[in-house]
Amino acid sequence: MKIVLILLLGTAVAFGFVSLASGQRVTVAKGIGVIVVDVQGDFTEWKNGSLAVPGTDKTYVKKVEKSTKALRKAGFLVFATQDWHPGDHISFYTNHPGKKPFEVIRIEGRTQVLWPPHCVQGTEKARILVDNNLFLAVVQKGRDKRFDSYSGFQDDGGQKTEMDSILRRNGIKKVVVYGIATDYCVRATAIDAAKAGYKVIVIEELCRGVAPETSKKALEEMKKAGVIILEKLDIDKIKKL
Ligand code: VGL
Ligand code: ZN
Repeated sequence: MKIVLILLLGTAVAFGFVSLASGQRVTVAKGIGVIVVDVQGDFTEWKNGSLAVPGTDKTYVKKVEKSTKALRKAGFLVFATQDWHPGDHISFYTNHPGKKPFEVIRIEGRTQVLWPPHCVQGTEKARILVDNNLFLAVVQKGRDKRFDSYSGFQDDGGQKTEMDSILRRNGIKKVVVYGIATDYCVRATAIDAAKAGYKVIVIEELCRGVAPETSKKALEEMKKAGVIILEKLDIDKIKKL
């Protein structure tokens, strides 16, 4: 009898719900991961970041943290990406004599936006501002000075990060993605996750973009790639998707 019960419960969990003694069904977050993208000092107004994205005051960061805690409490496995550049990184305008911040150049056939120096390895403003104890793993990107890396999965040179193998190792099939910036790292991470075969859900209210036009375009591109855009965080809805 005991074995039959365990088998039944196991089957129910695999299908995403458990039946309580009361007869209530509770969905569980099996195989669902969260990727909190680049919520770091240099991208925020809160910390006076060098590449501060509009709408990233302390209230925004605390909302991201609170939401991330709620997702973790619901049983989701939480991961983060961290932009982590050496001082001589190719994306810094300061490493291209005569160039100005936000100028766009071509490098070996690739388009490169020249950014103010940001998220330099080991600096205060490269720290992730969300409680680090929430993360099962932090995947760093942009460590190779030769290539930029908006995606948490791979850099512009095609070099893969550990993201895909870590998600697989943890049985993740569905990922919830949010953070900074909608039009760069959130966009690239969500699209690469979809390409890698994950079901991807982006939470719009927890994202902030560098510019309204490119952010709007990025949301459209994500949708086209099969990403589901949810305006607001709705944990029950995410479990059912
Ligand atoms: C990002 C610009 C440069 C981002 C990173 O996190 O979206 N944007 N590096
Ligand atoms: Zn960067």
